[in-house]
Amino acid sequence: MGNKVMFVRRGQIFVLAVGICVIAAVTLLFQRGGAVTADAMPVGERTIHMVTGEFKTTTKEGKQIEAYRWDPGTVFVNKGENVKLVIYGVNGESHPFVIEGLDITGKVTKGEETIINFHASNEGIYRIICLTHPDAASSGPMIGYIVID
Ligand SMILES: [Cu+2]
Repeated sequence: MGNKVMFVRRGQIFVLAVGICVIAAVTLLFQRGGAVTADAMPVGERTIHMVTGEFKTTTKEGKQIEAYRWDPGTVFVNKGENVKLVIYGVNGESHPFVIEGLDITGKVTKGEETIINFHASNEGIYRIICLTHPDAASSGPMIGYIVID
């Protein structure tokens, strides 16, 4: 009799344990499903405008000095977004450029818009570097930063 009671209790514990496992598994699956749904949700397109700018002045000695810049120098996008980067050439005749890590090359010409479309697949900081003005010695540094977060 006592054994039988024990057996029933063990059975109940077993049923309870199985029930908890099933609930945990269903919860996990549901959460995972939710995450997948979130990732699969359509992400918007982000349009960002930049210009090519120039700092220019004359020193007391009458020497003209200048430096070219991307402006704004840093732009932010969310991971997963489709980005449309529109760069308007204001100062400087032309700025051939590369965007490191994104395999993008192009050129910005005065008075024209250069449009760059890319998908922000991976988080990171990607530099847009003008090949004519990459450092201080070449009237730069004309380096901008695209932050994917
Ligand atoms: Cu340049």
